[in-house]
Amino acid sequence: MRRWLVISLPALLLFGLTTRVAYAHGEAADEPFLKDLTVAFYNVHVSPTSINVGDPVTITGSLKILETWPYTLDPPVTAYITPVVPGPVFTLVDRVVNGTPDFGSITVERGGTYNFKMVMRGRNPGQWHVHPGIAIQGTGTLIGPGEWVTIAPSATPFKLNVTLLNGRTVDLEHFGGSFVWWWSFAGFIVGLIWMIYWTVPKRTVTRLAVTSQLGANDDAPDIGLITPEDHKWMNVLAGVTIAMLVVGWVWMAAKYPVRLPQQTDRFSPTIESPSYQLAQVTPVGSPNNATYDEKTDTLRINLEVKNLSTSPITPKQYSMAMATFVNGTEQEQAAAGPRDFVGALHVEPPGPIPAGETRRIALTMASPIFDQERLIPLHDPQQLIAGLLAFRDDAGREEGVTVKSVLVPSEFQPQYLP
Ligand SMILES: [Cu+2]
Repeated sequence: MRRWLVISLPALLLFGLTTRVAYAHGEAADEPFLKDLTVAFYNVHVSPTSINVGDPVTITGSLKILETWPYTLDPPVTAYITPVVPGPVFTLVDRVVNGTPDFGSITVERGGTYNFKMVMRGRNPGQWHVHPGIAIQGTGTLIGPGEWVTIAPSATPFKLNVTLLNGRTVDLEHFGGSFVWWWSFAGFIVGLIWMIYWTVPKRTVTRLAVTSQLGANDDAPDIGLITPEDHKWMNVLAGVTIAMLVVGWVWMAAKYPVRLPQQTDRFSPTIESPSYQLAQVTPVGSPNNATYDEKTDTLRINLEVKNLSTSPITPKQYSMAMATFVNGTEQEQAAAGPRDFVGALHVEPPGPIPAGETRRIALTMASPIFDQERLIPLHDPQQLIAGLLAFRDDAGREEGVTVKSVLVPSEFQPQYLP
């Protein structure tokens, strides 16, 4: 006991001290390839970041399902764009994808860009980390950058009123709540009686040494294992269960004569792709065109860029998974998304690339986010990363080009595997 205390007290203390840091909801848990090669989130905004219970918060942004989607995953077909928050602390009230109201899942395609807007209302007071995410069937939920939102308590309790087809208004927050609770509880009681019947007075389960000696279909009434009396009471419990189901069906049909089957409206959002092309990007350097220095958290990517437009273009932004790096001022970085997920992008040589020119450039990004969010594959069978490099021309037109890079971390050591 004492030894346990000696071990556990420092552990508890450490846990108490570190919970402030370990705030998030496992956003770093996914493998780097699962984040980098699948979807890039950019221009994400969550506002306002401080509300009262019942007030709206809007998440806007864009995501691209990258052409580099790994062949080891199911192809992206059915998806659901969603806010990712710790539990039902918000309620989603509106969602628009590529200009169309989106009530549920959508069908998506590799290479498609999806601009989303989601409006949620605050339910529970607290400080919550809010991300956009996309749940893709067969793969899981891939999440974008997060922003802290504080919900302050409100004098009026949270209500979610909806008007039914018959004109009646119900509050979804409480509608049918007590019935659902008590009806489920009644079913739970039947199960509980069954469980206690067989375990407390009869000890059928706890005396396995005896019961395991008997044949599979032997009731063994002679030693009191399962008696005709037991059969009678179990029939009573089964009868009660069936009666509950029948009563439930009849009651539902009588009380709610007008019902609709559950419906869904699944569609493929129209993908808007630009009618112009600004840049062609080719990775350079052999065998790898990207390096990562673990000591300084610095990512460097070498590329050859051909300007296909008629005016100079500038590499403005590199977005990888939930992180964005901006070639611009502090204000431009702050405007690019949730601040914790935005860093600076240095382009070498700096300055615009003249029309028609092909230039070798190096992108350099240094940020603790690579490590914190586990964005860089360090010991994977395939050392690949991918992101969206956005170019802008003089007319303000933008184009995002998917860039796939083979990466070698500086600490990479060949290992002897016996
Ligand atoms: Cu988070």
